[in-house]
Order: sequence, then C-alpha cells, then structure tokens
Amino acid sequence: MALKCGIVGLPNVGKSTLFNCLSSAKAQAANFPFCTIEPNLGVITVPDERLGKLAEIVHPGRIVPATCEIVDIAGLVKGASKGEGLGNKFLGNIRECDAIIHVVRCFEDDNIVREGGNAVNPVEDKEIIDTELQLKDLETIEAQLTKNQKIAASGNKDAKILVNVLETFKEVLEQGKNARSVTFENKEEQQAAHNLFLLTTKPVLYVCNVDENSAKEGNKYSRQIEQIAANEGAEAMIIAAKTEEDIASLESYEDKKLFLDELGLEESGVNRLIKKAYHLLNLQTFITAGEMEVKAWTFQKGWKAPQCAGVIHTDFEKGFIRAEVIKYEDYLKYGSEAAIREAGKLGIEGKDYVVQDGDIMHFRFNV
Ligand SMILES: Nc1nc2c(ncn2[C@@H]2O[C@H](COP(=O)(O)OP(=O)(O)OP(=O)(O)O)[C@@H](O)[C@H]2O)c(=O)[nH]1
Ligand SMILES: [Mg+2]
Repeated sequence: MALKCGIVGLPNVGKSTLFNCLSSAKAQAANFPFCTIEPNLGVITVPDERLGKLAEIVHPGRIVPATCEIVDIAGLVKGASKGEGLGNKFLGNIRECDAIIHVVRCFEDDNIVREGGNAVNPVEDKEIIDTELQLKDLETIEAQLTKNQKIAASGNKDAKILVNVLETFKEVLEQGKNARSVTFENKEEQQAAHNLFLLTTKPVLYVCNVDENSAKEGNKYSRQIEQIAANEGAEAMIIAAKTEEDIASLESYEDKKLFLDELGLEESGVNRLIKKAYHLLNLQTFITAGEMEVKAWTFQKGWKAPQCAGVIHTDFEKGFIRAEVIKYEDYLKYGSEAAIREAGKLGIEGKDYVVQDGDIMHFRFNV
C-alpha cells in the first residue's frame, strides 16, 4: 500500500518549495502566483534508521525503504470553484490521495506576493482553502445526487443508501463544515461514503511554512493554526520550507546535520512530516530482513499477521500458516537469527497476532 499525499494551499505560499525538499523530483518554485499549473508528482522515501541498522547485521544486497507519493498542484484562490484563478479542476488530481497536506503561509516577506492583499493572515488563508475544498465536494455530491435519486426512487437499495449518505454530507458542507465531521454507524454507509473520495473526508496535516528564525519554535502565525488544528482534531507542524530546501540541497549527511544543529532542530522537516503523516493515517511499518534485501512494508495499525502478509503478496495471506516474529531490539541485541533462536526470542505467531511497528516478520505459507 503506497501512501499518497496531496499538497494544497493558496498560490505562492511555498507548496512547490515544500515539494522540492520532500521529493527527489523537482518542481519549479518561483515568486509569482500560479507558478505551478500542471501537477508535480514525486516520490519520497520514508526515512527509517532501523533499516540501516539491520543492514549492518544482515548485509543484504539492497535496502528498500517504504515510499510515499506526493502531488503538488496549482494554488487555489477564493472563488476557484467559480473559475477564479486557475479554477478548481486540478483538485481532481488529489482525489485519489490518502491525506492532504495543507500549506499555510506563516512567514513575512514583502517581496513575496500574497494573494488578495499584503498582511499575512494564515487563519483567513486556511478558511479560503477549506471553503474551496468544501465547494468541490458539493460539486461531486450534486452530480451523484442527480444520478442516483431516480435509481433510489425506483427502489434500488444501494442507491437509497448512497442518496442518504450524499444528503447527510450535503447538509454538513452547506453549513461550512468539512465532511470528515460526519461519522456513519453502518458499514454499508461507511463504504458508500468512502467510495465518494471526497476531499474533506481525507485526513489533513497543516504545514505552517515559517521563516528560518522560527524554524524551531514557530511564531504567532503558526500558533494560530496549531490552535485551530487542535480544535479540529487535526495535526499541524512547523516547517521552514525555504530553509529545508537549502538543507536538502546539501550533499553530505554531516553538512545537513550541522545546518540542522544551527537551527536547533534534531531532525529535518521531511522526516518530521513523514512521521506525522504516518501517525495521521494510523500507519506502521514491519520489516523483512534477508540476504537479498532489508525491506520496509507499510500497514494499518491493528492489522493481524495474515493481513500484513497480504501486503507482500495475496498468496501469503491466502495460504497463511504462521509468522515468525523478531523484535527489532532483539535483532540488534543478539546480532543473528541463530542467536535469537537460541535465546528463545523468536516468536511463533498465529493468525490472531497483531503486528507491531518495527516487527521483523517471516511468513510461512502454503498455496
Ligand atoms: N521568505 C520566504 N520565502 C519563501 C518561503 N517559502 C517559499 N518562499 C518563496 O515563495 C515563492 C513561492 O514559492 P512556491 O513554492 O513556488 O509557491 P507555490 O505555493 O508552489 O506557488 P504556486 O505554484 O504559484 O501556487 C518562492 O519565491 C519561494 O522561494 C519561506 O518560508 N520564506
Ligand atoms: Mg507551486
């Protein structure tokens, strides 16, 4: 399951700058609104120091980290749904994303044009974007309602469920709330809701783009956004995107470390962002370690062994017999699989085992 995140925000707030420091692909980032027109697609490797540590023991042919796809789209403006700016059609590019990264300008710089006026106002910016996402969802809902109302009236059960879901969402969105504020009790309704791929049902991470001096502590603007995010039960974080871009361009690990130290940061914004996204989406990692490769696999927290086996191959899930599990700490402590077995630290687990983050898994299966 490759994770996919979409970046949204007003024009000129630093979306492409953030994209560039996250991904190895490069987007054009420049000081004019609507610099981005066509979406930029990139892949981020999910940083995980455990892979390197295991590789020192196992000496695999290669290390394969988990990846996350990232999409950077054109800036949205007030009235985008009515065709202002570049309109809102490119929001279609993030319909398939698992999460939304909402970049908010929290830096002052008179040289960087701010859409709709000069004073920095992250709260207003955020509301404009939220409204445009909600309006896009309303467009989707209206289209589906027109299509399904007749079918529902003819007695079709699935269409009836869907129409009920659509009407519930519509009501909430028309009040200016996000669709994620609705929860459905019933499984069929949940599925119908999921199948709509609404933008405002996706989990959101607010990224406060601050100036270099605020990289560690944030500033009055980022604190406003953090407060709002907390009220919404959403996550927020601080990144100095421009500075991170400079850090990302450094070649050596030592130089990067030195730069981060100067800013008082322990970890780059990229690492923090990925960790937040994993947390937001309830994702965890299990690892397979063999001579060929040490590899990270992404799964949903709470998944049992067969489901996790299915991440590698559907046959592994179908023919699941058992899982051999080694705890990461034990791997480091004993230094070889043989020593781990001898110490009695190799767990033999059945189909009810709930896989834990960092577990080193070996699946036994039969097809
Ligand atoms: N001072 C300052 N400038 C920044 C910061 N982040 C981005 N910029 C600058 O702001 C300008 C716009 O950045 P982009 O990343 O292109 O913005 P965008 O959101 O992708 O803009 P559109 O594609 O037009 O929607 C560039 O000149 C960046 O160098 C920051 O934290 N501080
Ligand atoms: Mg851009």
